[in-house]
Amino acid sequence: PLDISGWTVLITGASSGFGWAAAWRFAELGCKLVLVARRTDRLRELAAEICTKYKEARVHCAPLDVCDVDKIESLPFMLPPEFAQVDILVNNAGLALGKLPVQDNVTANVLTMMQTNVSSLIVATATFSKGMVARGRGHIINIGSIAGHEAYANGSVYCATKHAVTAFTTAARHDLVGTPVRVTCISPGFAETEFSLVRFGNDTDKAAAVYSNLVSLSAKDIADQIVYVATRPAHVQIADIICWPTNQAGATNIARVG
Ligand code: NDP
Ligand code: 8X3
Repeated sequence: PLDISGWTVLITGASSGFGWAAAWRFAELGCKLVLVARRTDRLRELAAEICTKYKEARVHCAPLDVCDVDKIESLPFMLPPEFAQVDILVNNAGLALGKLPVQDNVTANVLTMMQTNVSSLIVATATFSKGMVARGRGHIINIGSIAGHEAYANGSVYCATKHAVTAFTTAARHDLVGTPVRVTCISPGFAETEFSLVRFGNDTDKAAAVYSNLVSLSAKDIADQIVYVATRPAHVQIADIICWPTNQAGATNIARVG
């Protein structure tokens, strides 16, 4: 495997779910971490826990709203010098808001999903890929979804954003083909995180129903995949990992037991 110890990894959406779990795995590998999300308290808690477990860990919290794309563009200039040269960008921050038929889409939610899942990822990629190309090493890891490979009823906007992530990731790989920079998409099915709580406005019953009678993927499962793609030998570029829970074979094809 590729030794990425000492590499700087920037993870958006590190305050929960996949991002939180991935931060632990990269810390374990001796990477420097830049943690991005809106909830400052969560980022600081994660940074403190990591630094308690790994005494040599180097962690920087950069609390911001990724929809504020000006802040993303200026991040390389705002980060402390030891964290400013990002080698691995994990574009993970994302969300779904609601599950409604197209005629009921709420414009404010549409814009939030498009900005969070798509625009911010595109801007972050432009912002950090330049340095990766110049330094001759780097990896852009975009968290897509099975919703980026199939579209399902009442998920029009979320599916559109994740299809955009799939397409953008492929196009970025074409653009960077002559460089050592790798571009990867990770496309999970149902994973139990705060995702459904956010989607259903903190309705715990609705969120729990998504994962009921199903052994869903966990954040750790996805962190494994993120670290797996990042540590392949430099000549190996994983394009996409599409991964379902064993009892899910499609967005709406789920075998629930019990
Ligand atoms: P969580 O809700 O647990 O985590 C989402 C993360 O995104 C949080 O850290 C949140 O931080 C951050 N985030 C959301 N909006 C913003 C924003 N405007 N600015 C900065 N950070 C933001 O969900 P997951 O871990 O499951 O989701 C991570 C990614 O995985 C998303 O892109 C999601 O679409 C995708 N995904 C999830 C699946 C699932 O079933 N769970 C399956 C397939 C893909 P904060 O609120 O502190 O800002
Ligand atoms: C999250 C999984 O099936 O709700 O991306 O789209 S799903």
